[in-house]
Amino acid sequence: MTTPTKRLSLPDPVLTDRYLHVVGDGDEAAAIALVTGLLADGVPPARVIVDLIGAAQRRVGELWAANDWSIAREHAATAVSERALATVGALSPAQAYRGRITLACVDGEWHGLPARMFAELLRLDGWRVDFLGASVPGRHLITHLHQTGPDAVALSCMIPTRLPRAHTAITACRAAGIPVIAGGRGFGPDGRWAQLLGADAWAATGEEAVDRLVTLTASSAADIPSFGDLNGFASPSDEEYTHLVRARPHLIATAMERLAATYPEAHQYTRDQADATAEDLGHIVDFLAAALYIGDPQIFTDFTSWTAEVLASRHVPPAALEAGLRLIQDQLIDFPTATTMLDAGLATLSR
Ligand code: B12
Repeated sequence: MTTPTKRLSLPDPVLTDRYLHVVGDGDEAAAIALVTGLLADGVPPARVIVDLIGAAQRRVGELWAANDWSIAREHAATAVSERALATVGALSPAQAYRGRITLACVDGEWHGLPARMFAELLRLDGWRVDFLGASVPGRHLITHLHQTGPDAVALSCMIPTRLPRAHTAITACRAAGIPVIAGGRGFGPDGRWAQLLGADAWAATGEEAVDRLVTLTASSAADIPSFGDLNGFASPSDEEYTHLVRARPHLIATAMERLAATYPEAHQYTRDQADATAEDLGHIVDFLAAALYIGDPQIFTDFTSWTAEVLASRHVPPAALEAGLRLIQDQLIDFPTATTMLDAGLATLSR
């Protein structure tokens, strides 16, 4: 009599930890062996994608934010995960019988891996997927749609700063008569900003989207009620948004010039610290611009709370972020909505 061996299944925190360990080591061979073993043991490929690779990538994000992992280690781990995902794809053939989806990351969105994970989930569910990868400029997306005639477009956005570009893409796709499903954390809690920008559908996870796409592609863009409000959305602070985008380089340069006067520690900054500060000021302006475009201060207050945590784990006190916010605010006295949003951001720091 043989002893039954325990079959592997996912989610399993022990397996995720093991996978995280090997990707953290940059050990491509071990990661590939792990996913190959799981598939051989009958674990469904979608589970390997979502519960192993996806779960580990979320942990990678937390470890990077907490300053436990360097950017280089995150990059190496992500590169290994890309190879592991490719292995899952290569070992899991699927028939394309449903229809054709174009999947693209919004212009300026460099998180290609979550979209690639979603592409594999769609392929496993029987769709033919044209995966266009990271940062696809709107006009090139539309040209591709005219050349290939997909049943739907899937747009991926992980960072809210890309929402104005997402809006352009959604509007253009719908004008071309092709329905749009939006996804990725950049579209906000419950996909509320996808709805505002006129997407036909939104899904929290790749798996949820797989179900939603069947309904979406059963009707044409013209006759499905839009999940959002394509014609109704007008950026509530259009003038302030436009000013902020145009003045971005000047706002950052002026804030850098004035920094040491309001935050004396900056006198001692190394070149790297000064570069990182200029980059952080750029993020302040970009998140503020997105909040103005959408008309939702939460985009900005989420950003300030998150940045304060990231900086704290790098031993940068909240006073540094406060100085940055005030240096931008001082240059925007004629812009009431931006000023109010900056005040809301400053208030998150005192909490
Ligand atoms: C790897 C990584 C990067 C890599 C990306 C490389 C690559 N090839 O993808 C690089 C280095 C480029 C990067 C850059 C940045 N990143 Co980054 N990154 C990550 C990290 C660690 C993993 C991303 C990943 O692989 N996720 C995979 C899984 C976990 O994602 P998932 O959401 O579950 O995926 C599913 C859904 O999203 C869905 N889905 C995806 N697309 C679509 C589309 C549709 C239509 C649908 C329906 C569903 C759907 O399907 C997926 C599969 O189920 C995340 C952490 C995280 N939690 O995701 C941070 C993270 C997203 N990054 C973050 C940040 C801040 C940045 C930077 C701004 C950093 C900086 N200072 O420059 C830049 C921004 C670059 C840009 N403009 O795009 C933050 C965002 C925080 C915020 N405020 O929103 C995160 C959350 C890290 C953190 N913990 O703080 N990053």
